[in-house]
Amino acid sequence: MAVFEGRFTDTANLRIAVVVARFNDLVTGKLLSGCLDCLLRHGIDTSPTSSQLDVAWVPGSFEIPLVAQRLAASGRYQVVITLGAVIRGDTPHFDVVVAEVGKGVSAVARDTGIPVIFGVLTTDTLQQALERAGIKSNLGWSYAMQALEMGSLMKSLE
Ligand code: INI
Repeated sequence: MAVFEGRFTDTANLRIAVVVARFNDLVTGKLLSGCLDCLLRHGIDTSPTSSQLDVAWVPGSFEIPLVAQRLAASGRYQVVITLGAVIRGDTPHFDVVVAEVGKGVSAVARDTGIPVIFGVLTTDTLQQALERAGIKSNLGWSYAMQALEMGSLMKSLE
């Protein structure tokens, strides 16, 4: 019997792309900080000259799947992390954006075979989003952990 499991210390040759939405950047900027902090503390070079990490900013969460697809298909990265914050307003726009980014991100992962971490917060209020982006915890940290685990797991399945 084979048991496959990702590790969190298997980071030496890992190349990661992060796609982050500017919309609600009060929240997404904090998610990105938490994400980079976790990657750095697990051995990923997060310096401006890093050859292990690239960050792409997109206008809003709706644009995340297209850019994630381009990066995942480039062959340069073993994992893509997506970060966004979709906060419910008074119009149905929320539902459209949430549906598109959710379906889009999972399609990119399946189409390219590259794990794409779904780090898009969907909340009813800004307060709820901030609580998940640093006030209580920072889910950006968790998304980075999931990226490390998936990168390592996929390598172990080769
Ligand atoms: N984009 C978000 O990332 N979060 C939101 O809450 C949001 N709302 O509510 O409108 C949002 N809209 C912009 C959208 O993602 C696109 O950038 C825009 O429609 C242009 O395509």
